[in-house]
Amino acid sequence: MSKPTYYITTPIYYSSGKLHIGHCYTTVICDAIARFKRMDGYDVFYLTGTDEHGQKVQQKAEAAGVTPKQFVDNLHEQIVKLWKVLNISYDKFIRTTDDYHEKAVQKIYEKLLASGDIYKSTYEGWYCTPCESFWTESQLVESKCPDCGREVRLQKEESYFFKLSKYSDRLIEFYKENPDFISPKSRMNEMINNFIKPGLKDLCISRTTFDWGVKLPFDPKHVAYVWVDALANYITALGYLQNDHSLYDKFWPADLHMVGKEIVRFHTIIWPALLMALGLPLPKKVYGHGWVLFGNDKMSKSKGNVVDPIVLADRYGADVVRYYLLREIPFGSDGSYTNEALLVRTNADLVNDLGNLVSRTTAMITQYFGGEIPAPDAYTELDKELVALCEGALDKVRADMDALSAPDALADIFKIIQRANKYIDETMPWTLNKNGDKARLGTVMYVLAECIRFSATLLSPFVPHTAERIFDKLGLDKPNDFSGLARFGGIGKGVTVHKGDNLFNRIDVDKELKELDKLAEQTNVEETEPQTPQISIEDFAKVKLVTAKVLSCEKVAKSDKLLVFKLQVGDEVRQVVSGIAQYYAPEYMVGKTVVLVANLKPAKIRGVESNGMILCAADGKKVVFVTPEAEIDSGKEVR
Ligand code: ME8
Repeated sequence: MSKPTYYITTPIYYSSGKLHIGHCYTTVICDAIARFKRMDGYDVFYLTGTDEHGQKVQQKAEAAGVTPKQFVDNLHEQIVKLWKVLNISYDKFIRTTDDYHEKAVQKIYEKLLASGDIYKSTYEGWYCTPCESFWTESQLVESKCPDCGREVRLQKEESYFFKLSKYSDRLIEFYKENPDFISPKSRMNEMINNFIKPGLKDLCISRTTFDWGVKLPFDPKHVAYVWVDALANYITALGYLQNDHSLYDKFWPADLHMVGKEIVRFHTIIWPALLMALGLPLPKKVYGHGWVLFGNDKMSKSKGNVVDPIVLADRYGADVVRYYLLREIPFGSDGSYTNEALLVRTNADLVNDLGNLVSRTTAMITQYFGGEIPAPDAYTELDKELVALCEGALDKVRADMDALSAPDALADIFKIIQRANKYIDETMPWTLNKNGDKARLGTVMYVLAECIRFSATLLSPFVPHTAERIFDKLGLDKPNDFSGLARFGGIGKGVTVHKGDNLFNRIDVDKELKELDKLAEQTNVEETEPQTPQISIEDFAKVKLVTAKVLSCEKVAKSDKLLVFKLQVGDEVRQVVSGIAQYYAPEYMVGKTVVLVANLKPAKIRGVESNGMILCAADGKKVVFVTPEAEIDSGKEVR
């Protein structure tokens, strides 16, 4: 019989900056779920990737002086490296710049056009470039982006629109029929009350003011809106609208889209509506997890409070990072990250509970039985308590994972570990040894080894490398599934343990906290978003800005870009060269009032003397000169 399938996705990560530990949260949770499901008998497809188009990427690439492709290639490489360090077992990594994806997105737009779901109009409204989101005036909070609190820009451009408004009723109906579609439940109410009930507006799904995106096949001066491009990854990665769509046939609809809470609305409103328009089945569940906070703030580069997961994984091992994220952040809600909590949790659970159990048990088996795990004698009532705990664990952990609660799953697994540690104190093997009670001592050792085998098997999805090391110490092969958990007593004859190194070394919390603070200072200096340096009012006063009237304007010989101006500046006439020939005809400029940087050092441009600079605004596609709002004489100061 073929296995049941399970398709799980992370969001695709923006390739606009290095990832911090908050980003790792989504991927690590999905990895634990994917690994658990694989071991639990599912045919799993785990997808992750990078979101590489859009205005934000284009702007950052320009700021870095590289092409957008070079920019995203570099970040893609870093992200893949990070997932490798954290042992992320994805089945596919999609990049939205992958050729197959771009072609499939074009086909999706063609389909939407053919079905009458998109039309051309003009978009006028607010745009948050960091979030790549459109907002109406009333949605803004204190004139800022309601999601990230950053500046928004007024945008007006010709765009294609998706008839999102048409899908309001169908969406609400779908939510009602599928009450588990949006989880946790509170997020469903948020979607209905904050977004659908106030009325869904048609969605602008193409942009023309920059070009780093998928070109629309029927109107190539438009590029696909980055969110439509990005959401489509969940089906293009499976071969949708491609020759080989066997993965799509096998895995779609997704069982779980795991996303951070701020992007739930894209996944539960826009994405289902797009799928409805395409006539495709809808995903089974979108889970909006909370944020990893730093203090009270969402961890983010622009706030300069990022914790670098590579630094943590290098110092303590990937499993320490994985364990902390899975165990400590309450699932579904926000949780604060602190270095102290990470270190204290590691010492308590991984060093004390798990590490000690494994090292004590392997040391005793080595000391008392020359390393070979002894066969058990008859079980006492006490032993039977541990047998029952182990045999009941998989059902409990499975129920926790069905509820997507890794913290509960880990707490249940650690019940075995903690119980086994207590069992050592209760049975006092050293006394049994002293008294020569080999039969009882053997049974105690066997029970302990079995408890470790059960725990390590169940821990495999969460801390895979540690589980592997434990099996190595036990002298057993790491299992690929949970079949060995059906029955206590799976360890056969002739198995030899190897104590080896400690699983985890105790961390000196005070010392490490200081080290981590030092490292964070370095990381956050490097990683803050490029910002324009602040200047004092005295610095600004050094720049002399004045109004100037254009007396004449001509093209500079043999140049497509340059215009030479004669400007009236009070009583003076100035010659200034400006690179705006592609945007303005010389005759248009005559008589206009411009703003001049008047105290710029003179320069020769293409052999023509230039005494100042005309102020212009640019957006990457066009350049416009700056002019006073009302008539004013030339030579007047601009402040
Ligand atoms: O949103 N705590 O990408 P992204 C918890 N490209 N999770 C966090 C977090 C934090 N401090 N910071 C980020 C995008 N995340 C889009 C997705 S999908 C079609 C397109 C999570 O790189 C965030 O919530 O900004 C999201 O789930 C993931 O990291 C990627 O965020």
